[in-house]
Amino acid sequence: MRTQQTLAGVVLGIALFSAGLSNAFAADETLRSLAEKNNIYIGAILNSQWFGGGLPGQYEQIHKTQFNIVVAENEMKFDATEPSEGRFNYGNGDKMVKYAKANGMRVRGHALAWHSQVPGWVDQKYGKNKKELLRVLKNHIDNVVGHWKGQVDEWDVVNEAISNNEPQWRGYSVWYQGIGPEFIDSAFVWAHAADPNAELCYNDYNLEQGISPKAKAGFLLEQVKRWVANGIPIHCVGSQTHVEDTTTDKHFIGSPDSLRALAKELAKLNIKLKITELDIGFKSGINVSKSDLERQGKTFREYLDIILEEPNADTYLIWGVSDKWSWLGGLNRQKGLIYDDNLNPKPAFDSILVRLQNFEPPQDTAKKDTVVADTSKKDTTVKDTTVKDTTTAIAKSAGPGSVSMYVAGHTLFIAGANSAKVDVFDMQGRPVFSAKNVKGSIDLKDVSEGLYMVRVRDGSANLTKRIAIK
Ligand code: 9MR
Repeated sequence: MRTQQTLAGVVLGIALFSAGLSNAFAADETLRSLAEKNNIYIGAILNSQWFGGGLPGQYEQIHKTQFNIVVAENEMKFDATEPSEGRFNYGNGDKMVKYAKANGMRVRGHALAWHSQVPGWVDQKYGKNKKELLRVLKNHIDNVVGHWKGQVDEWDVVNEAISNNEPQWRGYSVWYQGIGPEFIDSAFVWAHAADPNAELCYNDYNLEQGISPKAKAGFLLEQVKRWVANGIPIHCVGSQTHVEDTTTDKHFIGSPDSLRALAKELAKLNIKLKITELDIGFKSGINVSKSDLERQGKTFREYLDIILEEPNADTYLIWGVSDKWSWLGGLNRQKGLIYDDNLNPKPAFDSILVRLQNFEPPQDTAKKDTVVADTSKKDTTVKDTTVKDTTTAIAKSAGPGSVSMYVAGHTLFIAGANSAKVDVFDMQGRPVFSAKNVKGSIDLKDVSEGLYMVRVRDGSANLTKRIAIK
């Protein structure tokens, strides 16, 4: 009896232990942990309801567990941050920045110069007055970007400035009408002056509809070339990617291939592509079947592939968490997100998760070694996950018996390399240090204290790791 009891206890113990293990494993394998392993950002907006505390706790739990980049649905727009002239309102934005810091997330700011959600006073007081509008826009950017300097990592400086049909500048915009297209160049220059370390994007929709000169992305490409040639500080293009399931809209002409073509053209200009507002809706009113949802998952995966595979693509951001809180109804679409009304993951979630689990980066590319989130201020649970993931990522990129590295103080020690090339990047991806023919160790004394990504290449070995210089 005694033996039996003991045996039963052991069996129960093993069962509980295994259950605990598998739960722990399942909890660790989030979109976020897998994205970090693949050196990309995955995110979702914080819906406006979150700011008023009107969402269930489960929403935030999902958000901070599954995502490592965040953007406010409405709370950093012009009408929210400067509702009346010169009176700035940062409360909600600060709340999000605090949340992001507490959870080790990257922050996107959206959006500085846009035709929509501009408070009435701008047009009423200064409409068509070029000099005044330039002053107003500059003052807005100086204040807002200045307020979140060093805290908002990237900004949509200009949003939706191109018209939908014959590509040309959008006419109905207080900025365009009063200032002309040079409001765009100026906005980038002012944003850069206000925070020289922020990544600055042009953001728009329908960019997945081809790059011919007749398409929006084709027109944009010409502008990006000009901006780059003129030294305008632009670093990225945000593709909103609000798309519709092709079986419910036969006329929808967007495709992941077209967006990939844009990414490749931008790479030639040294500009990043980010997916910033993804949703893949079905027409409102139709019954959405299980196979529809599976097809939707496949499309989510095809857009993810661009971010995983194109070296200048680093961000996959979804415009919402749950179908229950989504702007899509206003566009006559439904069910475009990856969690259902009850916050249960949909097939699209699984499709993204599995793709992130199975993605094998090509060995010869220096892909994404520069874009891992700064997770240094996460809570302990999340930090544990990160440590585990980083280790796995290193083991994977190092390969058996290959190169390994660690940092002590200012010295980077490298084992298993004969003549390594070492590159150190800051957390915005800018190179800060480079050396060739390194063997054994190298002193990084010229690199100031902080977090960096370091890449070590030796023959076919290609190893990247986040390091802290102290
Ligand atoms: O999701 C946002 C919705 O709550 C607002 O009512 C709407 C007002 O313009 O803006 C929505 O967000 C938009 C984003 O800021 C820019 N790209 C299109 C998004 C969906 O309309």
